[in-house]
Amino acid sequence: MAATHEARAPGAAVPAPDFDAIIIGAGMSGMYQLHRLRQQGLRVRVFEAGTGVGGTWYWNRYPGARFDSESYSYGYSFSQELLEEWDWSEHFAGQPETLRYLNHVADKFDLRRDIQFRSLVTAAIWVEDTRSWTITLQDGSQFRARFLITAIGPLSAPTLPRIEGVDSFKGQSFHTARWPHEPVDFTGKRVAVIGTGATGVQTIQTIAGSVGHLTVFQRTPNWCAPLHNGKIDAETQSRIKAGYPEMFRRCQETFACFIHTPDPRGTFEVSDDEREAFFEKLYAERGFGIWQGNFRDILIDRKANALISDFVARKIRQRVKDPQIAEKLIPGNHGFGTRRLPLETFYYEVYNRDNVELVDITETPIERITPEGIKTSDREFEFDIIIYATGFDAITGSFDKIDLRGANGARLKDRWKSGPETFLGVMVDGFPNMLMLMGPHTALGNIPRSIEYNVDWVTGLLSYARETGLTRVEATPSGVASWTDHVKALGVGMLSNEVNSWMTGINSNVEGKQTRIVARYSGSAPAYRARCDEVTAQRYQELALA
Ligand code: NA7
Repeated sequence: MAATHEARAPGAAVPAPDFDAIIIGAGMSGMYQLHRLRQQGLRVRVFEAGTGVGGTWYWNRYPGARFDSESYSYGYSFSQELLEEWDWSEHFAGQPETLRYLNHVADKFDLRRDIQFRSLVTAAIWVEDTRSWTITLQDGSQFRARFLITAIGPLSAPTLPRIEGVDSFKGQSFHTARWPHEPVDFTGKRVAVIGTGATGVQTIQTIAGSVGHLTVFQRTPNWCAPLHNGKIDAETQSRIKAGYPEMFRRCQETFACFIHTPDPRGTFEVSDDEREAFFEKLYAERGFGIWQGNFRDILIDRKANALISDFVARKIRQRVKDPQIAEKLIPGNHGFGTRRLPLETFYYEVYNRDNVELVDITETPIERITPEGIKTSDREFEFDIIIYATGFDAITGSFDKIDLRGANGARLKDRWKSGPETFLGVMVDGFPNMLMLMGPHTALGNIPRSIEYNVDWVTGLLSYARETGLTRVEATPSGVASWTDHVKALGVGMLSNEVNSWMTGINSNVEGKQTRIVARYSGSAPAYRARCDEVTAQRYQELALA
């Protein structure tokens, strides 16, 4: 379908589209955005590819999928009633519980009546003369909306490895993010897992005890730290609920919205003994403390980073009995915390089991997937099940999958060929009336906290447009250029931006994604919000409004 480019005749009325807003995706951001816009009296439709709500928590049903952020800090904060009525059973809830929670939210706020499931959006085209977006679904049906809101998630386009023969395997095979809804029986099975990121780690530690034999194919080891999950008892539950206002306030103040705050001290400002004791304390604590609550300089100072890396390496050596396997599990090409930290529960001990084997595919590369299993440069393995924990075409991948065209038919994919360009991570010049939730260049961190802010900001803009009769809002080229430069400048000096990972836009399985880009906002969440608030306070004068 071609976009219409003629300008509207001056003074001509803009025809009303089918909806005020169309939201793509019914995950955490799409659900909350729907709720907020309906509160404003807008006509909204959500299109969702899956058969239910939940996004990430709908798709990622692999064994052991769970939060790495404390459950209570991860839920929605906008409804006091919801906070009071929902009891999280564990400090880090598993995927089934999280999905139940999101379904509860959908029921409570009667969201489903405006969500159309099994509806994959394949194209979104801006039509200038009607000032609206035409959205096309996979079945060919089309809908028009004044505003297009993408709620498609930074980690929602799974990628299979580009290895010859992937389709030839005769056993069962699954990508972790496309896990079947029915349970998979591992009893006595010969299972392979390819990939050792956060997902691979959770999968491996969960299935090792129930499979017949497990072979882990590792390309790059990741630094992992203990999750220390636990049940929440009644007393703790009451304490958590009473402490919600304080906890959410704290999340607003921290760098990345986690409940953990960096220690104000530098790594070298304490004695060796004090430092070691502090690392020990963090290693024994729940969650991301060792990553987000560590000395303030571990993610920017190479020498500081080397010390925490050395500490965790020693832990791995203590926990893994075979010294050669331990060495294979210790990352050599990046420092602790410079990739997203997988949290684990007896992950390293898995490699002490007789039924588990680690294959380092940097030494013996996978040559192909065969009908029977996997062939490496030195062996042929036979498997009943292959699990691909090979990650996502992150951040921009879910945009690339939609034929998304703005003014003059320009394609977003082409525009972002050398990396995303945005204003506040929410808008792009040339793509009027398109608002992105958790798009590139926004503060990710503890994502639901960022989602709530992002959604509220977008809601504010749409309310303003409605009140003032605006039918076209667009970022300016200079606004986009200066925000993009700002985001790039913020990334300088962050060790994580010098490492290949999904956070720097690298995916070996996707053509054209082998060069690092700055896709993430790496400043502080409070600074991000302050900048967005400034735009609001100036009544959006930094945008082109009409
Ligand atoms: P990640 O963190 O991107 O991990 C993917 C893993 O798969 C990683 O170990 C990759 O090795 C490995 N991989 C990818 N392609 C291949 C091929 N072709 N051959 C061998 N190994 C491969 O994805 P996750 O799903 O674990 O986590 C993503 C985020 O979701 C996570 O950070 C949380 O925020 C939630 P590599 O490191 O590229 O050498």
